[in-house]
Amino acid sequence: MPTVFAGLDRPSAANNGFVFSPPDTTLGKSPNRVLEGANSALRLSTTVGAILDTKDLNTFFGASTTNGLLFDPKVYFDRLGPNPRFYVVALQRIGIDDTTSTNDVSRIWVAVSRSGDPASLASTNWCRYNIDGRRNVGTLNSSWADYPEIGVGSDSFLFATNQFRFTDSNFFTFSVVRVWNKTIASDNAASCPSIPRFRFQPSPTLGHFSTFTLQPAQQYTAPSSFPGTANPAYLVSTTRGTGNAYHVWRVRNVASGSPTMEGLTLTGRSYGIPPPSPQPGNSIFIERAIIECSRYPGSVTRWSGSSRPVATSRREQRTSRAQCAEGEREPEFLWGSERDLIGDAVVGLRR
Ligand SMILES: [Ca+2]
Repeated sequence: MPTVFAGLDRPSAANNGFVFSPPDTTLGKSPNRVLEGANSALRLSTTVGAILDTKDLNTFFGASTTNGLLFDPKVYFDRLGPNPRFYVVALQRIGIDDTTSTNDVSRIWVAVSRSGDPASLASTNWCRYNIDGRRNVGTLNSSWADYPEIGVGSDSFLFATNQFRFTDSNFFTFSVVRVWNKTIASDNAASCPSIPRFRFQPSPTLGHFSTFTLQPAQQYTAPSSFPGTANPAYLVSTTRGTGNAYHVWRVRNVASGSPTMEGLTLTGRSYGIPPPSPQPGNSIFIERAIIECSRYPGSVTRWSGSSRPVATSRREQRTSRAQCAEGEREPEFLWGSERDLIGDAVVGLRR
């Protein structure tokens, strides 16, 4: 029988009094710990569910709320290598959707546990970092980092983001892949190291949706090296929406200090965005509700608590055109509407 225990609920995942939706739950398990992330908190438990620590993301990272509440946490436990560690990534941003650039902030917060079984979420048990998530600063396409995806190779820790314009927060600009030297990052029991970092932008083309939401592989065993390639790490992606192209990316030679990234495209069976999941015990399709809401009426309006129209492009990867076609009717508010930190609407709809 699997071990089952309750995770964070919405009140316990609140961050400085703000309750988020959707939760974006993410989980990692080490030999003796379970680390759950949600919008917008972390909880460390034993593997049978005894709660060891709960902290909101800003407190965990030591991030001032001046630049916003942290969101989109991703948690991963890396078992590959001599120093198994938990990795946490979360985002922060302010200054979007205005014409002022001086208020633009995008930070990417990263934490690495200092053992495989950390005692708590206190800063003594973690090495914490934060880097500038902005790209193309000073141009029309100055952007903030969204939607992190994380993974590892033998000697690399990778996280990829989709970048969106500050001035138009739904306008996708580029995907960016950041690669850190994991061998150095994880050798942190005695002290928190300075970590060699590298950054790649796989496409030079603005708004290139064939390079969108790159997912680093989460390697449990070491991918093979071969002549010219030491310790490769891989990422995969599809073209946003419906298609039959599968993109495979490789980062290699991280330890050399001069890694490279390449990609190729394979053709396979066609795909679309998966349907939403029914919620146990009722007939509410929460993701469908968001989908229908985001797509109604047509393709450019998202319903929100303040009826603020928001273009759908940024969240469209979570949407399905087929589902949206079903949504061409007046939305019915089931349990009201809420807005999360970054202004997205979450609206309950009855089917
Ligand atoms: Ca701004």
